[in-house]
Amino acid sequence: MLEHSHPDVQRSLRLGVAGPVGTGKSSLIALLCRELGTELSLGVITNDIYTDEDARFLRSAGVLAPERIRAVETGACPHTAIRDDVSQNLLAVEDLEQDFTPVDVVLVESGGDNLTATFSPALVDAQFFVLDVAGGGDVARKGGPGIAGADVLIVNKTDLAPYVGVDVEQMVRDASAAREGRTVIALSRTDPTSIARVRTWVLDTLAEFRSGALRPRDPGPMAPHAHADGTVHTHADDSVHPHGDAGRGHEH
Ligand SMILES: Nc1nc2c(ncn2[C@@H]2O[C@H](COP(=O)(O)OP(=O)(O)OP(=O)(O)O)[C@@H](O)[C@H]2O)c(=O)[nH]1
Ligand SMILES: [Mg+2]
Repeated sequence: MLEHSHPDVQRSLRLGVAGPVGTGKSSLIALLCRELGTELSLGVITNDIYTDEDARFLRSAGVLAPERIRAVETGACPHTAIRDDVSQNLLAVEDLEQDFTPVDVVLVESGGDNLTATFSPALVDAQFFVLDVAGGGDVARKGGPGIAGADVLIVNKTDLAPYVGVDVEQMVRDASAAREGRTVIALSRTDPTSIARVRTWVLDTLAEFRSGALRPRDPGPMAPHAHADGTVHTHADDSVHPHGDAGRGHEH
């Protein structure tokens, strides 16, 4: 099993939760804390650009001891801190592991971004990408590194499908096609069966991690994009380095 930088501290399974703004990343984390918090020792790291809004939401949800929920304020393009320079997040994860050892799982929420943000395998062992039906059924067909390559794709808020005219089964089929069959879970907080699937996925992944069989996959480079200040990032910025310091040259 992978080690914590401190030899006496257990290294947790680190799970990333990424996806566009408002799709339900914090809600998924709250749900997992509620479902697993009694049987597992959990920690949560949130990433916001300028605030600790998500951490405050999760603390107020009362699903986990407030001191196990910590905010990283990225102060920059949110994907930078989860992909390019993950040191702030890694330190936050290791501090949690040390303070509450043994920690079984740390959930890391990315700042809400568009479709391009994925976690570096240097930070997380596996990752969720969260879409919601309210964003439109066609989003799943758009692909991109998160949709195509995350370990599990969540199609969230299926209870809203009738109101927004989305065919959930079609959206799941489109997403599965974009992912070459990797796991897609249609989820709603009002649907216990779907919640049980997500719970089982985490427990299975934890078992795989503990057996030493889990190998972090990199969903791939950030999609090329430009910023208002004229900075342009190309695929070449995100060539993956064996030690995980992908994106050297991706400067903000
Ligand atoms: N109807 C419905 N609403 C949901 C569900 N899950 C989350 N929501 C709502 O979606 C909104 C956004 O949820 P959040 O969990 O804050 O989304 P987020 O992705 O963390 O948002 P950012 O961190 O701002 O990007 C909230 O109003 C939630 O109550 C669901 O299963 N069904
Ligand atoms: Mg959030």
